[in-house]
Amino acid sequence: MDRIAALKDAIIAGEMAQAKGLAEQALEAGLEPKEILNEALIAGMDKVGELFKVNEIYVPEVLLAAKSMQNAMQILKPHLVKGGIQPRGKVVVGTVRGDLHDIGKNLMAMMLEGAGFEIVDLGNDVPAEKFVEAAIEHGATVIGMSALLTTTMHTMKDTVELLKQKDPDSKIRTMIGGAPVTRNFADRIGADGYGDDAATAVDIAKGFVGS
Ligand code: B1M
Repeated sequence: MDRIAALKDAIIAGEMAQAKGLAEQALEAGLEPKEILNEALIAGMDKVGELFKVNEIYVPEVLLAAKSMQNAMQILKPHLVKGGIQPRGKVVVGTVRGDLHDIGKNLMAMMLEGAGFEIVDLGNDVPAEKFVEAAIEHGATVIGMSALLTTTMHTMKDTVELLKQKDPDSKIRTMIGGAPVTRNFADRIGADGYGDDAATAVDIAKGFVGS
């Protein structure tokens, strides 16, 4: 099996140590960092997203795959930076104010990273002001908000409204998700996207940047 295919398989299987070693070997063998990124890491996480959507794998497997991708990415990152490879877009993510549930948010962030987006993770308990300020400051493409409590979802509405107020012609898109969040709620508050799982969040973000 060639190195790219072996690395892609290690990512899909969530083999964290192996993924790191294979990324090192691929670079040593003279493969292009961009090829390793696209054909092994991103392709591997795309496959993970597909399997997750059809319930062939579950949250623990996705987390292991994402961690493997991050391990390989650690090796690749300095070479990608040197080569001037641009991320697909920048996504500011966080769990909304009053909400400490961060497993789904972390999953979404890792899958977006796996798809080639740069992530600015604001953590949990994030107020609307912080989402908007960070998105403007970092020149983000997307604000991705997660909520797990019905009592905290209103911060999503506050964020959408504050963004319109602070940056009326904003190109920054808003995307929301989390167990109590629905498409209907997203439409009502004027969010640009709603994802019922982390893989869908990736599809939506790709749609925003036209890829
Ligand atoms: Co709490 N909790 N919890 N909890 N907790 C829930 C959410 C609850 C449904 C349990 C229940 O009562 N049945 C309930 C909420 C009820 C409601 O509001 N309707 C609840 C409650 C009430 C509470 C407390 C208030 C309990 C208390 O103290 N009395 C308290 C609140 C603390 C706070 O946040 N201020 C609390 C605390 C906790 C723990 C700290 C113990 C822990 C969180 C640990 C952590 O996250 N670091 C916890 C947990 C683990 C849960 C459950 C069991 C699991 C949540 C989870 O991680 N799911 C949950 C019950 C349940 O869901 N079975 C529950 C897995 C995760 C992958 O799913 O985050 O939905 P999820 O993400 C999904 C999608 O929603 C989507 O992608 C993921 C899958 O691919 N997604 C997005 C998420 N964000 C997205 C963003 C997107 C797109 C997709 O675009 C931007």
